Amino acid sequence: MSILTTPTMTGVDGPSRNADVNDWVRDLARLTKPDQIVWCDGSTREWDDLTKMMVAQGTLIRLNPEWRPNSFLARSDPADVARVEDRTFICSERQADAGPTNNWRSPFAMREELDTLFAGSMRGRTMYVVPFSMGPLGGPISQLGVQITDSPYVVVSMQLMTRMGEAALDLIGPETPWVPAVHSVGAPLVDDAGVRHEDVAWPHNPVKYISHFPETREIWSFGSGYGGNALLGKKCFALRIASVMARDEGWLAEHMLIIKITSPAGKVYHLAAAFPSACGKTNLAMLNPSIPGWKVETIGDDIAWMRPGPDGRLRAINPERGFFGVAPGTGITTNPTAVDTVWGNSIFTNVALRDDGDIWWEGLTPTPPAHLIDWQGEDWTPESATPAAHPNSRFTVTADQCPSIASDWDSPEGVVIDAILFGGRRPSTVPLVSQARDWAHGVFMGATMASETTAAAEGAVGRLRHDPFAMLPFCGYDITDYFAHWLEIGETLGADAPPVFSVNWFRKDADGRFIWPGFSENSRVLEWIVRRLDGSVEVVDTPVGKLPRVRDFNVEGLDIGYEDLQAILSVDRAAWTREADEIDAYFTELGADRIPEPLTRELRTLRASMR
Ligand code: GTP
Ligand code: SPV
Ligand code: MN
Repeated sequence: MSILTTPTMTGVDGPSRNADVNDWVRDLARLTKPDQIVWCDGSTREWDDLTKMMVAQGTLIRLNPEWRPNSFLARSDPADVARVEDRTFICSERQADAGPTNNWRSPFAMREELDTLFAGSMRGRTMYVVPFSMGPLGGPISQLGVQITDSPYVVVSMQLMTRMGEAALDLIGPETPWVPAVHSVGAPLVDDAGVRHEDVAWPHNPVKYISHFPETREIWSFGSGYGGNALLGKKCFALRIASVMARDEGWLAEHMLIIKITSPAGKVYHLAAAFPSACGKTNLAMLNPSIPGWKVETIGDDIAWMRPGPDGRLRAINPERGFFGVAPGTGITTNPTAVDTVWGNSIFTNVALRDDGDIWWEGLTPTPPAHLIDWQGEDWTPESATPAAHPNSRFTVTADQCPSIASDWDSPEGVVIDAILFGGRRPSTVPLVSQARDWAHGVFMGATMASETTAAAEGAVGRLRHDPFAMLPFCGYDITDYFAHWLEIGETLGADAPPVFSVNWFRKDADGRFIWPGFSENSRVLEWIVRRLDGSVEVVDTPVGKLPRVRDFNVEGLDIGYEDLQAILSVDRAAWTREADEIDAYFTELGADRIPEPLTRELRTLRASMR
C-alpha cells in the first residue's frame, strides 16, 4: 500500500502506465476531495494494515484467532443490508436500450445528479484506488477495472473477491481497455463549514444510487457499503456492464455457478446453472454427493463468463476470486464444504457473535448457543423473537480455501460446458427436473423462470416474481434483446450447443414442507442429467420438456414416498395452463412485439398441448 499523491499535490502523476487512469483518479480526487489517495497493491501487509485500522475504529471485530484466525466480523447499518434494486439504474443513451425491466435515467441527467452527490463526498476520508482483474490475470477472457472507493471494508473485500492490486494495475497498459468504477459511501467526515465529525462503524447514506453507463462502460455507486452495491467488480461489472460487452462481442455474462462432475466411470462433465439470488448456487457449487462414486468440484458459485471456444464449444470461466455467500442455512449438514472453507482469512458481515469470539448464524449448527450478540450488537438468546444473523448476512472468502475447488478452476481458457441448468424457488408447478427439447425451448425455460424473492435484495421476501435467467436485477440492457442474444448464441454453437435443463428443489406439499430433501440429494438429479448427456436413459416426453421416468430415477437409500416422487416428476396440467397464462401476461408486459418469435412459438406450443 503506498500513499502516492494528495489532491493538493498537483502535477504528481499516478503510478499507472495508462495516463487515463492517472487523470481519472486525479479528477475524481478534485471532485470528491479526500484527505489522501492510496493506490492499493493487494499485499498481505495492506490487508493487515487495513484490518487493524478498522478494528481500532470499530468497523471490524477481530474473531478469536484460536477458532477463526485472521477473520473479522462487520456489522452494517440496519438500513444498508442488501442490494437496492429500486436504486439501481441503467443510464443508456436511449431509454429503449435499458428495456422494460430496468430503471432508466438519461446519462446526461444522471451525470449531473452524480456530480452533485460526489462533490466533496470523501472529505475527511481516504480515497483508495483498487485496480482489479475479473478472471485470471492476463487471461484471454478476463477484463480489467479500477475501483475508487472511500471504504476500507470494500478494499479488503475486493482483495478476497477479485485479483486485486499491483499485478492488475501492471496489466493496464496505455491502450488496454479498463472499466472505471467509482464508489463512495456518501458520508463525508468534514461538513460544508469545514467542521470534522466522528466516524461511525458503518458509514452510508440514506440516498443510494447504483448507476451504470453501458455505452461508456462506467459504474458510479453512491451511498451503500454492502455487497453488490459496493463490490463493483461483481454484479455491476461482471454482470450489468459485462452483459452489454457480451451482447456486442458474441459471448454470455451470466448469474451462474460452474461445477465439474466426475461420474463413477471417471468421466468428467462441466455444468453451469442459473438460480436467482439466495436460491442455492453456492450449495450446488459445493455439493457433497449422497450417491456413491460421484464427485462434484467447485469452479464458481455466482458468475460465469461463457463464449464459444476455438473448437466451437461453449467455454466458461468464473471471473471472481472468492465467494460472497449467504450465511443462514449454510451449515454442517447442508453445506459442510462452505463451513470448512471459512476456517480463517474470512470476513463475516451481519452474522452473530459468540461469547467465545467466534461466529454463528441460523442453520450453522442444529442447536443455537445459549447466548449470542446478534447482528445489531444486542444480546440474543434462543428465546429472542428476531434472528441472530440477518437473513442476508454473508461470508467473504477466497475460492482457493474451498476444499472442493477444482484444480483447474482458474484456468484462463475456462472449461467446456456440457449442460446448462435453470432453476428457481417454485413451491408448485415446475418439476424437479426436465430437459429442454432443443436450444430454443431451453431459452424459453430461461426466459420464463420465476422464483420467490429472497433477502438478497431490499423488499418483500417470498413473493413469486419473474426472474428471467436469474438476471432480472443484473441484465444491463433490454431483456428482450438479451433473449434474442441467447437465441443467436445457439445459432453460433449449432449442434455443439449444450443441452438445457430446468430444475426445482423447492416444491412444497399442502403443509408447506419441502417435498424434495435437496442439498446433497441433488446429486441424484445431476446423475440423471449426466445419464441424459450420455444418452443412457429414456425420457417421458411432455409439453414442458423431457421428464425422467420414475423407475429410472435413483432413489436408492432415500426416504421419499412414491407419490411424492410422482408429484414432483409429473406435469400438472391445470397448473401449467395457469403458468402459460402467466407467461403470456409477462410477455405482454415486456412488450409482445419485442419477444423473439421462437419464444412466442414455444408459448403457442405449450398452450396448444394443454388443450
Ligand atoms: P447469491 O449469492 O445471492 O446469488 O445466492 P446463491 O444462489 O449462491 O444462494 P445460496 O446457495 O447461498 O442459497 C442459500 C439458500 O438456499 C439457503 O437458504 C439454503 O438453505 C437454500 N438452499 C440451497 N439448496 C437448497 C436445496 O437443495 N433445498 C432447499 N430447500 N433449500 C436450499
Ligand atoms: C446476489 O444478490 O445475487 C448476490 C449477492 O450474489 S450481491 O453481491 O450482494 O449481489
Ligand atoms: Mn448472486
